[in-house]
Amino acid sequence: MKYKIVADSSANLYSTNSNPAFVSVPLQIITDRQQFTDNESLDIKGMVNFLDFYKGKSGTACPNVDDYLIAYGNADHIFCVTITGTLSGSYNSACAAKQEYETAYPGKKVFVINSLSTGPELKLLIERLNQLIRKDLDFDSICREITAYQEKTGLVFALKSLNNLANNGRVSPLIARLIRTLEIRLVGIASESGDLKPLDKPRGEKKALHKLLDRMKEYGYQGGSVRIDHCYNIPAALELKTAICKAFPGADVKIAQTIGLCSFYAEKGGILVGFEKG
Ligand code: X90
Repeated sequence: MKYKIVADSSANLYSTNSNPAFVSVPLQIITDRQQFTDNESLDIKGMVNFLDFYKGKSGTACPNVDDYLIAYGNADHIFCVTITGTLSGSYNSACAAKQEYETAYPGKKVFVINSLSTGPELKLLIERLNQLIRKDLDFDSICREITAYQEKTGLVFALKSLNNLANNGRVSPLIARLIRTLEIRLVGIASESGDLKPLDKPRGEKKALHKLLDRMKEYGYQGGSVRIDHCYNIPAALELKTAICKAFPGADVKIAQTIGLCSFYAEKGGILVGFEKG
C-alpha cells in the first residue's frame, strides 16, 4: 500500500527526512504589492522584513480543492493534516478533495484531520503518523490511533503583536489592542474548538516564557515531546527549551523556524509551542 502524508503549510514543514512521501500544500500571503507562496522557494526573512515596513492591506488564502487533489497524487492511503478549520478554509478544501478523490479512485482512502491548531502541534501529529505508518498498521487502526493521539497534544503561544490576526478577522481588535504596549505579550492556547484563546498578558519576554511553561503544565504537560516554532526569536526558543529540560530532564524538545503562514500571523518574535499531554 502506498501511504502519503499531506499537510498544509501551517505545519511549518516543507519536507521531512523521515517520510519521502510527505507533501506540503502552500497557503498564500497576499499584499497589494507582493504575493508570497508558502513553499521552499519562499524567502521567509525577506517576507517578514517586507511586512515590517509594509503598511497596506495584507491577508492570506488557503489551498483550494485542486491544490489538495494534486498533493494527494495517486497514493492509496492518505493522511491529511490541516490548520484549524475554525480559522481557515483549508480543512474544507481538504475534505472536498477527499470526496472527489475517493469517488474518482474507488478503494483509495483519505483521512483528513482538522488539527484545531497550527504549526508545531501539526508537527507532532505528522511525526506520530510517520511512526504509525512505519509500524505497518492498517489504515483504520492508524486513523483510530492518530485521533486518540490528537487528544493528547496541545498548543500554547506567546505573541508580541496580533495586528495581522486582527486585521484579518481572526481575533477581535479589542484583544489586539490590549497588547499594543511594546513589552506586553499575549500568551494563549488553541482552544478545544480550534480557536485562539487568550490567557495571560505578561510584561516582558522572561515572564512570558514562564507563563508558557506554567500553562503547558496546567494543560497536562508532563515531560513528553515539545516542538517550538519561533518567528525570528531563537533566544526565547532556547530559553524555553532550557526551562522545560530543567523541569523535565530528558524531555525531547526541538526548535525550528516558522515558515510563511505562521510567520505572517505569529509575527516577528512570536513563538508557538506544540506539546504532548500526560
Ligand atoms: O485560510 C487562511 O487564509 C489561513 C488563516 C489562518 C489564521 C490563523 C493562523 C494562526 C497562526 C497564530 C497563533 C496561534 C493561534 C492558534 C489558534 C488555533 C499562528
